[in-house]
Amino acid sequence: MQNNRRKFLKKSFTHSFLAIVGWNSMVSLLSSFSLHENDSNGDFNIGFEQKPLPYAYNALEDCIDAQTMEIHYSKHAAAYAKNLNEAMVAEKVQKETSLETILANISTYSAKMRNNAGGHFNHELFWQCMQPKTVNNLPKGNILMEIEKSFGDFASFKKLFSDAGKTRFGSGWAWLVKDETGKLKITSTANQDNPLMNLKEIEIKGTPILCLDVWEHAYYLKYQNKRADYIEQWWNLVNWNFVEKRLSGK
Ligand code: MN3
Repeated sequence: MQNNRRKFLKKSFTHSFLAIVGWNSMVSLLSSFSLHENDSNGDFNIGFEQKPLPYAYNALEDCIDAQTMEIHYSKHAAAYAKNLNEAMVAEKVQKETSLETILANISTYSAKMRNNAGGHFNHELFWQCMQPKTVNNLPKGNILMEIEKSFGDFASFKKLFSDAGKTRFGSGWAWLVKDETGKLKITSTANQDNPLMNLKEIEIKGTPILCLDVWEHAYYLKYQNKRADYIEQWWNLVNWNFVEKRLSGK
C-alpha cells in the first residue's frame, strides 16, 4: 500500500510538474543535467575531433581508391579519435593540454593513450599532406632548397623516404622531420608512434613535416602486398604547399 501510494504521488507529481512547466522546459532541464554531468569531466580534454577531409573520398583516385579512403578516414582514424577522447577522460588530462604536449610526455601515459594520441595526430597530419593527383608533382621554393641542402637532390630524398616506408617492418609510418637544430631528417616509426614522442624507441625526434602511412589498411584493397607500388603512386599526391607551411612553422 505504502509503495503504491508513493508511486501514485510520484506519478501525479511528475504529471503536474510537466503540466506546469511544459515538455520543452523538461527537455532543457534534462539536458542541463546531462551537461552538468559532462561538466564533472570538464577539466579533462574531450575535444579532439577529426577535421573534415580536405577533399572527397574519391579525389585521390587512381593513386588511392575511394573505398580505402572512406574506410581509412571514417573507421580507422575515427576510432583513434574516439579512443583518444576516452583515454583523456580516464586519465584525467586537463582540457587545455595540447596533443603535442601529450605526445611529448607520452611515456607517462597508458598504452591506450600512446596508440590513439599517436593515431589521431598522425592521420590528421597525413590527410593534410595529400591533395588530388598532380602530374610532375615536385617541391619548389624553400622546401626544395632545404631538401637539396639535407639530401643532395630531390631524387635522393625521394629514395631515402620511400625506403623508410618500404623497410618499416609491419605497420608504421615514414617521416620527414625538422629536428631541434632545424635540420631535415628522414625516419620511420612503428605502429602509431611518431617523432614527437619522448620514447627511447623513437630514434630521430623532431617536428613532423611530411608523413606517409604504411599500414596495410592504407593501401591493401588496391595494392595488396605491393607496398612499394602504393608508395610510388603516393608521390603524385603530396601537397608540397602544405609541407612548405609545416617547414616554416605556419
Ligand atoms: Mn592509417
